[in-house]
Amino acid sequence: MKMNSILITIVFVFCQLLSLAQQRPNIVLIVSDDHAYQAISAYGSKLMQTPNIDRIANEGVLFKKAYVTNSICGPSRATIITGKYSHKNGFKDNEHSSFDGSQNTFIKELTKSGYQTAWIGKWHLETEPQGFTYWQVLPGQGSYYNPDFLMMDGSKKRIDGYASNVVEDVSEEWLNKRDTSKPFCLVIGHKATHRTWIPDTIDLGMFDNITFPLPQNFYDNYAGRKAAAVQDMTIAKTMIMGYDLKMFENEEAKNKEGSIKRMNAEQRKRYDAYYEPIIADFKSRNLTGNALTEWKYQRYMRDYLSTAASLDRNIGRTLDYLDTHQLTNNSIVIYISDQGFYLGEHGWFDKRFMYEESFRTPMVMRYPGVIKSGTVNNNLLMNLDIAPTLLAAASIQVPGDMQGQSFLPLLTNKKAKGRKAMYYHYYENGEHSVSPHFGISTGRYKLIRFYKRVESWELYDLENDASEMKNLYGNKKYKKLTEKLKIELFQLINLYDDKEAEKIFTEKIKE
Ligand code: SGN
Ligand code: CA
Repeated sequence: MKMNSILITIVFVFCQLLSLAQQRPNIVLIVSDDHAYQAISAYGSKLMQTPNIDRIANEGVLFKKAYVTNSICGPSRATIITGKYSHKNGFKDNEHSSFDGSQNTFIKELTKSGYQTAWIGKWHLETEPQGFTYWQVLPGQGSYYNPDFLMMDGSKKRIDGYASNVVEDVSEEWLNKRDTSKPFCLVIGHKATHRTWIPDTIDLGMFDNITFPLPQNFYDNYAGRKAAAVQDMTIAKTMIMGYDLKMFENEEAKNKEGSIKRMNAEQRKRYDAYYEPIIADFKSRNLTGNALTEWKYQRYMRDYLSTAASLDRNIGRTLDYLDTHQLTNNSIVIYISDQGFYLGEHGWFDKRFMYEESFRTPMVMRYPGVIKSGTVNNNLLMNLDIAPTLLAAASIQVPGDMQGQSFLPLLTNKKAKGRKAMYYHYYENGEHSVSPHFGISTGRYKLIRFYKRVESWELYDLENDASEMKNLYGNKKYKKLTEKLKIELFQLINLYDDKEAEKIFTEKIKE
C-alpha cells in the first residue's frame, strides 16, 4: 500500500514535470546577416518574393518598427543574447571587441532552467560560445561555399555544400538528436545575405530578366550631412568590380579569391558557366560614369537577392521541420536580421548609420496560441528586447540588469504601452568610414550626434522626409523641438547609463 502511494506520487511528479516541459515553448530564433526589409515581400517589397518569411508574419506578427541598438553584426548579436547595450555587454564594434562569455545571457538563463540550447551557424563574437548545450559556429564571417565550422571539442570541420543549406542541415541534425523530454532553444545563424553575395549554384541567374528601379535618392549628393559625405560605402566607388561583383580582370585574379578557391570542381564549373559570359559582355561594353554605376547596381541586386532566396528557402525548411515533427503549436519562431542594409539608397551598400535602412531591421514572429495570426505591430521595438521577451515566454524571471523589455504585453494586452523613444549608439570608426554617433528616435523625429570622424548634429522629420535627405538641425523653426529632443536624448543616455555618450553630449551640447 505504502509502496503504491510512493509510486503514484513519483508518477504524478514526473507527469507534472513533463507537462511543464511541454508547456514551456520551444524557441527557434533565426538570425540572418545584413538582410534588408526592402527585400522582403511581407514588408511590401516588389524586388522579390520571400514566401517563408512572409509565412511567419502571416501566421504571427509583422513588426514594422523593429530597430537595433548598434547597426553592425557582432554588436547586434551581443545585444540580442545579453539584452544590453554595447557599452554594458562590452562588444562595441567588430574591429576591437571580443565577447566576454562569462557574462549572463538569456541563453544561460534558459539552460539553467532546463532548456536544451544551441547556436548553429554565424556567431561572429570572436570568443567561443558559453552557456549552450551545443554549439557549432562559423569562424568569423564564415564562407558561402563548403563552410568550416568550429566545433565544441576545439576541432574544425568542413562541410560540403552551400552555407544556408548546410546551416539548416546541421540545425535539423541537432533537433533530431536533442533530448525530447526538455524544451529547446535553437538559434540558427545564417550567413546570407552578407557581402560578397555569392549565390547558391541553383539560384544563379534567377533575377537576370529583371531590371531593378534605382532608389529615388541613388544619386544623393549628401548636402548638409557631413558624415554621409565622408563615408566609404558607395556602389559607385567602394564596391569592387572583382571581389564584390565577380567581374575579375583575369583567371589569375579570380583564382586568388578565397571564397572561390574553396569551391569544388562541380560548384566552380557552374559558377564559371554563369559569370564568364557576363564578364565577357561587361568588358565589351566599356562602361563609365553613371552607366557603370547603374550596371554595378543591377549586378549587386541580382547577387544579393539570390542569396536571400536561399535564405528564405531554408527558413521554409525550418518551418517544415517543425510541422512534420508536430512542434509548430508549441514553438516560438522569430526571424530577425542582425541589422538592416542599404540596397542603393543614398547610393550605398552596407549599414552602420542611424538612418532608417540600417537602424531598422526586419523582424517577424510566430507564437501559436499567444499571437493572433496576421498581426501587424507598430510599436518601437529593439533587438535589445528579444532576451527579456523570450525569458518571459519561458516563465523565467528577467534579470534586473537586462536593459530591454518584453514585448509580449504589446501583443496580448491592448492597453500595454511601448517605449516612446529609442536610443542608438554606433562606435566603429574604421572600414567604410562611418563616423561614430549616438542619437534618439521617437519614430517621427530623429536627432543624431556624430563625433570623432566628423563633429555634427542632424535632425530629421521622418513624416515629411522618410529618406532622411534634409538635415533640419540649426533650422530656426525646429529650435524648440531640438531642445526637447536633446533633453530626451540626455535622459536616455542616463537611463541606459552610457558614460561615454554622456561625456560627449555634455561637452558638445553648446554647439
Ligand atoms: C566585412 C565586410 C564589410 C562589412 C563588415 C561588417 N567587408 O568586414 O563590408 O561592413 O564585414 O559586417 S568584407 O570585404 O570582408 O566583406 S558585419 O555583418 O559583420 O557587421
Ligand atoms: Ca551583419
